Amino acid sequence: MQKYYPPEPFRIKAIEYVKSNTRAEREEVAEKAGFNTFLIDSEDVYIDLLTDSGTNAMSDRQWAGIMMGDEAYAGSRNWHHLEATIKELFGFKHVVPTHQGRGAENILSMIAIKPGQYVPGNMYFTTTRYHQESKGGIFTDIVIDEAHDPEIDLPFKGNVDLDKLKRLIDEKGAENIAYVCVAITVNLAGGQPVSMQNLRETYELCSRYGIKVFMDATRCVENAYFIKEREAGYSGKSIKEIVREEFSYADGCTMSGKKDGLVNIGGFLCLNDDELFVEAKELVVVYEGMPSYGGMTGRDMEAMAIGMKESVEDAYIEHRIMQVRYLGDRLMDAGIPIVKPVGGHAVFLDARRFCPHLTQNEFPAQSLAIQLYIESSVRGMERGIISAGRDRKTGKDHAPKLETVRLTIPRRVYTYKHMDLVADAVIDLYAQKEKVRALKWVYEPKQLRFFTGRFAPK
Ligand code: PM9
Repeated sequence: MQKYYPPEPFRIKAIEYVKSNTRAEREEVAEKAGFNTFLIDSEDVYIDLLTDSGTNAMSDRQWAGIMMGDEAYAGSRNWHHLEATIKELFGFKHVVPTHQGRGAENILSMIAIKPGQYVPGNMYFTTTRYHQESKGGIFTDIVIDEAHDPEIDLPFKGNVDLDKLKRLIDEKGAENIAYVCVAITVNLAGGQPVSMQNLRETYELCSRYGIKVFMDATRCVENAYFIKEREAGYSGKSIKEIVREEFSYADGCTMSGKKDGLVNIGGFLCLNDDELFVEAKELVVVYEGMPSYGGMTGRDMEAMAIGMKESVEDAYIEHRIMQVRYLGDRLMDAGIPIVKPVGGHAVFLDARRFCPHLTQNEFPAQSLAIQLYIESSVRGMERGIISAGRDRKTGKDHAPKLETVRLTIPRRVYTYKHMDLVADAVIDLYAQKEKVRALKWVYEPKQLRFFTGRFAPK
């Protein structure tokens, strides 16, 4: 297939200088940071691929919107703009603003989960599972098996396994399922999309049993691009139409605006159910703020309303997906083991195959991420055994099949030349992979341990 990497559909109006420090300085930085890339200062990083969350570059239209912030405590005009935009793009009846995605996850988990109920989902996500479990829910993985295998190349590797879901419902009883959580795309599987057919069939199955479906909408535009590219019947549709159809197969969603909302902060919860909406509004005032700001400033809301409209523009999303694919293609061409196919927001290095000299208990992905930083000043993030955490009941480590380093591309921030630099750095390190050493815990936090945990060479 002819590869096509479109040029940037924008020109650059403001720049931020970055500088590279020396290898010796980076060794010191890594040690001070407890060998955790989350604990490195941004100033010590040249290319920052830690996350695509809140790292987006805003457009001139968004910056102009920032000046139009109405910072009234109640009833800001920017809230009305944001609410109307979300309703138009997603099609849900009610919107509850939150400071970011996990604020929405917290509220949804409080209103929709009774202790002891199951919450099936197409692979766990760290904050999502935390909120589900902290409200007494039992997360159950219903993604297709192939999603756990880095080497299987499938167009819709984030799909829900309908047999697994049906078996769970039959075994536990529909009344014991809180709701089904469908993430579009699936972050920890590699940013893998879910097909429209699978979304439709999941919704139909759940409707038959009276079970609600809530989507994790965080990267719904990236998911829509893959549907347009890969699913029969969608190539002629606009991204906007596809996004709207995705959500027609759900009862609501949680959204981190920090990703596909093209802003640096913000989120929301959408609901169709009137009673759940009343409950959510009662909780938002306790945890986030008034139902007309939910932890966001007026200017934040304006920027998100504009960002969401920009995110469904076809030229933007095509470039976004292809820039990520460019990095993946360069690495695959050099024989670097990565999760296939390349997904929407990141390239995931397969640390098990990258570091065959380390066992999973020696934290190969954590160590690979920090070594890549030391060698090149490129910062990625561990997405493996450290991120997966421990089982709440047994206290044992979850040991996911996917032991990866995520190189996450911020939206509209870096150029193809930056991607070349990253690819060269990874290729260089692969040639001297024995530099990636075993690590051990020095400090292990009880919750979401990957954020602030500290390590040392074993
Ligand atoms: N994702 C990410 O880097 C930032 C925090 S975890 C390191 O991938 C999904 C699919 C996410 C996500 C955040 C959230 C939470 C929910 N669902 O960060 O609270 O990828 O806005 O969103 C991160 P917030």
